[in-house]
Amino acid sequence: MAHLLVTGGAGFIGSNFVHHVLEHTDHHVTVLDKLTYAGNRASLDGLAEDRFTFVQGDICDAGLVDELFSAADAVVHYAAESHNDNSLHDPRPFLDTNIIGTYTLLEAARRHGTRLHHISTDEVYGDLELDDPARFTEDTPYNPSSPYSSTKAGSDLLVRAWVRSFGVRATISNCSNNYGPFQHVEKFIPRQITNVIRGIRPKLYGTGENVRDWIHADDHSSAVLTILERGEIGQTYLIGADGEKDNKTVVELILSLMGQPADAYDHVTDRAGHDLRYAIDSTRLRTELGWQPRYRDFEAGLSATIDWYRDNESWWAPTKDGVEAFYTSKGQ
Ligand code: NAD
Ligand code: TDX
Repeated sequence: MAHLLVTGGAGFIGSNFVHHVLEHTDHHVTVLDKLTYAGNRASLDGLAEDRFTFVQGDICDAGLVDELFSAADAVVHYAAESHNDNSLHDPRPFLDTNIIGTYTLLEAARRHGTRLHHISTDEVYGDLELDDPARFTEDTPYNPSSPYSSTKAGSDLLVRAWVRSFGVRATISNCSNNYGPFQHVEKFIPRQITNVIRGIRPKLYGTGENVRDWIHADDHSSAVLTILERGEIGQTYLIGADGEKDNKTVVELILSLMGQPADAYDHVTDRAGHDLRYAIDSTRLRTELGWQPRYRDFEAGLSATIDWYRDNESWWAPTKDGVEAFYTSKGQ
């Protein structure tokens, strides 16, 4: 039994990870989460109280972070500002949380000698052409496009520097696009599902030819647990499940799974600097650590996700109108 500190555990992927850990291990979990607009305490409802503690606070708060690190055997760092569109309108919180927040955790890891796993994204590698047979590997040069991805790239480089310069015991993972329960309605898949539920037409940025490499959030969780248990200190692991799909195909699939005509969507203003394609080669994680994804059927995973949003309207309804009003004001 170990005591894990999970930052950002009230967000989408962090909450999926906390549920996964409590179900599949006997670890105790403490969540540190600021509960920004993206955090939702309800995503952690119903967890065993004797194995789970929630602390509301900021990862930039060095005193609080120090106190929590002193009680933790390992830290998994999910907390971030995570939405590209927001980073185009107001980059500052991305610098504070993604850069200064990660720095604050690294300094605490250095003081306490705590094992740290840093969660990052494939977006640090920039984008690929649609017809390029290449996929991202751990050796692809960093080339981020947005304020969001550049701050994530910066945070990764800080982790690498603290490993090399100060001997911090850290690993990094860069994962592709996640889908599943508890994802904020600002993101692509939940936005379109909840639009259809509300009778609003789904909104596709630009032509919709952009490709994302989808992985179920629970597969991301199992990969992170694998790296935490068996990963080599200082190493980077790419996480992906061979799920490349263009956005138009995903919208059409959501519409048909929800009983709507496949063309009942609108094209809206494209995202500035919109990355064309992401694709992950996760060979290292699979061959060196023996990880495999469990969700191999995207349509089945998407259908279960649609059911989750239908069954949990009280979870997302309070945020839906504000998110749509914001997008509408931007022509999206
Ligand atoms: P999210 O926006 O749903 O959740 C982020 C969580 O962090 C929220 O609960 C929020 O309250 C918390 N938080 C934000 N700032 C904080 C601060 N200063 N102190 C403490 N808590 C703070 O994000 P997500 O989609 O779950 O992403 C989690 C992590 O995974 C991020 O690091 C992101 O870069 C990475 N990632 C996401 C994806 C994806 O598809 N969503 C893919 C790869 C990597
Ligand atoms: O309404 C929309 N219409 C649309 O066409 C929205 C919200 C998005 N899109 C497009 C933009 C992207 O090509 O869908 C794709 C996915 O968009 P997002 O859900 O915003 O995800 P993305 O920008 O790809 O980034 C996500 O994956 C990598 C996460 O938000 C990041 O945190 C993660 O690092």
